[in-house]
Amino acid sequence: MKDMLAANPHFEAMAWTSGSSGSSGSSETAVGAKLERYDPAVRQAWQEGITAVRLGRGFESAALPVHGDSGYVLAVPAGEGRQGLVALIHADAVDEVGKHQRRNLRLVPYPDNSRFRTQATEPGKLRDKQVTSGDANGNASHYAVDEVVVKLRRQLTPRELLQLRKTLNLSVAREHRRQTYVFRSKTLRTAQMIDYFNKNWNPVFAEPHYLYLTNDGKPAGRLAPLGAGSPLQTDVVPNDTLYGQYQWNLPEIATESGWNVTRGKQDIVVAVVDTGVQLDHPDLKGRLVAGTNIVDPSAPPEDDVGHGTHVAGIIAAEVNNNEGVAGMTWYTKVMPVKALDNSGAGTTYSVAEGIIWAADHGAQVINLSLGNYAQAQFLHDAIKYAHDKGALVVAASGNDNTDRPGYPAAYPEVVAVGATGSDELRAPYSNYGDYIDVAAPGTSIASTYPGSRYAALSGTSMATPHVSALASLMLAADGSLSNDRIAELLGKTARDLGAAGKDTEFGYGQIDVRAAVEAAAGKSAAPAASKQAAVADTQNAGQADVVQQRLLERLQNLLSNLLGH
Ligand SMILES: [Ca+2]
Ligand SMILES: [Ca+2]
Repeated sequence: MKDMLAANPHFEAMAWTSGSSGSSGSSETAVGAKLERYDPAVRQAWQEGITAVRLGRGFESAALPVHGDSGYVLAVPAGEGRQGLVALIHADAVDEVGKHQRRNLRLVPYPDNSRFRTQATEPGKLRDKQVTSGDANGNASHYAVDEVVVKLRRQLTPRELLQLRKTLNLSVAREHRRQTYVFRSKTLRTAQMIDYFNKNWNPVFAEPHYLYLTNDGKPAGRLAPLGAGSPLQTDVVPNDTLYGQYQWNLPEIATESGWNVTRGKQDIVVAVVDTGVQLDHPDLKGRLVAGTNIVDPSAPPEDDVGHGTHVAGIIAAEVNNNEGVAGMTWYTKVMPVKALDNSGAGTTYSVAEGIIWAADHGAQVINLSLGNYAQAQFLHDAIKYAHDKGALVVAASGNDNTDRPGYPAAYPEVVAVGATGSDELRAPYSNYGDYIDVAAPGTSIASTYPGSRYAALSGTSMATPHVSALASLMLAADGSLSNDRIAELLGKTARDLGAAGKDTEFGYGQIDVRAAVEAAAGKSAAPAASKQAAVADTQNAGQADVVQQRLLERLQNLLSNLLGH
């Protein structure tokens, strides 16, 4: 519990509740802070959180007074055992960003998800173990309560699969390996589905969909019953603590799969012309090269806003270091160029100067998560200068849901980026128009934040560094690619969304890391994912399922951490 608090500095206090509702409630000891010192409203919300968990429900309080700022109590049930996590979260990050980026910050609650439960490790039986404490739960496995894994004696025909979907009211049906299926029902529980298959299909096996098989505090194993060779297992899944829970955006654009082609190179530099970067952030400090402060040349390019640190982390937060978030690249360096002042604003001149400085100091990619609606020749000249020097310039379209062209995004030398959400629709704030080149995830993107913290922000500002990071990976695959060629390949390998072909919402489509790095490496773009026989799910359902799985794994990690202390 203390480790979790240390890893989550915005948590004021946490408690694991595992008692029955018969106890007084005061037995739920908060770790990290003495609740008596807080406002009565905090203590009341804390109690409401504990009560909710005992009823198997999640809870999210209204804003509460915490040390002159605001905070929230969040509670997450851990399953059906009246256990769960209650936390008091200090929301100063929310307030700080709110001043600069209205409506862009989301405080991300733990997933309110009771789709899994614990089970004693007795294969083939669904007898629940009485769990009265975290320690007693030490040897239990976890499985999704509405899923079953079935190995049949032959493959299903499409007609049989369709019939199964109706009979079991399935929301998900996947064939993982030949004759082995994972089914999720909207109405039936695991035991009912196992019963159905045993009675009607004489399966090789029908068992719960285990999510976690060891409980030693290490990152959760992946769906062990499926064994090696399942498509998911070939992807690289990093161990960063917030990855599984929050970073939907990386699997969404096939980043993990792309890492099998390249994870980047140390000598490739992306300049982030922005509000600066927290230079000693633990998830960033090893990934920075010297930058500059245009606003105050006598000072280092420290971030006094938050925006630039967040953008930098999307590109280059340390991957697989058991800390915070994973950036899209493992080795790419970020050059912090502070051109926006402590209000998050900057002049055309300072931005142009920053672009020129970055181009002169070896940046191969220049990220501009900024813009407005005025054309400025000086800014355009600076972009042409950087472009002529070979740098790829990537810019955000803007967050005003307008087709009015934003600059610098709309300059022809610039890759213009719109934002998508996890629903694969244009984000409701994202600007659109003929000048949009590609789209990338922009809504609720988790990344680094000043104060050695992490935050989830939304905006085309967050979408843009995904494209810059991908460009750096493409350069790692082939350093001889020109900026224009990279821009072309970004569009050619993008996954078409919305209206068929290039359109005003997504440009050529949403970037696809795997396809883009393969094209950059000279391999022909991967053939369209072969349709797995007999699987009738839409691609959207499959994507959502992967995200869902990541959420569950993260919660497993959370639980195993709790149970170990
Ligand atoms: Ca990390
Ligand atoms: Ca399209």
